[in-house]
Amino acid sequence: MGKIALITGITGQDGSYLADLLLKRDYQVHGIVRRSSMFSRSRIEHLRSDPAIYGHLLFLHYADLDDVTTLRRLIRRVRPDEIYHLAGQSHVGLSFEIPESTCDDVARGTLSLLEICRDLDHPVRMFHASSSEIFGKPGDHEVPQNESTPCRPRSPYGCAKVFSTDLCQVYREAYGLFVCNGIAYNHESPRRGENFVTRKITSSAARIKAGQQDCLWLGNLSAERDWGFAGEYVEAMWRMMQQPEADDFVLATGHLTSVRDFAKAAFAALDIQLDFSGNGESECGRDVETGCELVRVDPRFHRPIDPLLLVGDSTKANIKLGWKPVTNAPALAALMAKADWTAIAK
Ligand code: G4F
Repeated sequence: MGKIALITGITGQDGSYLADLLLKRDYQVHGIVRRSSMFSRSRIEHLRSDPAIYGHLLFLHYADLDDVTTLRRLIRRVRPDEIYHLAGQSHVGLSFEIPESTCDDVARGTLSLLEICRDLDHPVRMFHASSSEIFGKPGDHEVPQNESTPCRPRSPYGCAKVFSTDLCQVYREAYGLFVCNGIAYNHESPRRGENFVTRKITSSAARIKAGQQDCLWLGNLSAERDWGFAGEYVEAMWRMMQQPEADDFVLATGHLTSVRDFAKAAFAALDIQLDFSGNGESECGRDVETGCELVRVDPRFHRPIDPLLLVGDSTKANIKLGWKPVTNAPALAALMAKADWTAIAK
């Protein structure tokens, strides 16, 4: 039999791509689901509805990250070779509104898993989904960021990720646990939730083209991110776990794209050319052909503070893991917009 993997957050974007990948590589996959996520399993529905997979190679278990007894019991019973810890409140903007539960989830949840792994009587490898949000406000000489860049988070979520990332390093050094941090920059796909800006843009572009929506309201159009394709990032997560030694790796494309340019590329993929004019809150994106304002700014989507110049240097992942992302932001925007359009046009 192949290896056994346990995924926290299997119903999320990364969890679903990772489950696809592991099943193709002959793993038995166990996923942890929250009771409240009962109705949000669409991303793994293709696996759940396959009788050859569900109940044979893929198993789902109820547990919450704050229910340590259940987690411990489950991990002891499943005896995973590899644990991929992807779960937790991951919306940066929301973390300003619900900082305490974000920190409970992200920081405390990781600590609980590490404590469980530390006590296991069989060897286990753990992957922790860290984030570029740990860098937040890099200094002048820290662009792009790599594994040695100091942490300066700019959100409650970023602070919680610094805690959990550091803790993984501490457990690696103090107890010899095989635990890797994947310091991932923004990674997106058609499976991304609509509360993240890329999918909000591509799903709205498709609805606007179909005449189901008039306008897309966004926050900071000048915000820039290093956007890659999530399907490629889970490959790097797996490769980390196959290394002889545990380590930390930045996963990034190395290129910055603004929200404005991502929107242009997404609409262009659906044959709508946008022209942006105006400044700040009065900026808007017009359809070049009709003159209609299709993108406008709503200050409600602005964040109290937003990270700057978050762009990653994944040379180490390239050299040690042989990993290099291939999908750039314009290609990603087109891929996502077309997937949203196909779903509507069906
Ligand atoms: O899509 P976002 O919400 O992603 P963000 O905040 O960068 O966080 C994502 O990536 C991180 C790094 O991998 C992860 F740690 C994190 O868990 C999550 O996956 O926002 C991207 C940018 C921000 O600057 C935001 O201010 O887009 C800007 N933005 C502009 N208008 C908007 C909007 N963001 C959202 N969500 N909605 C808007 O209307």
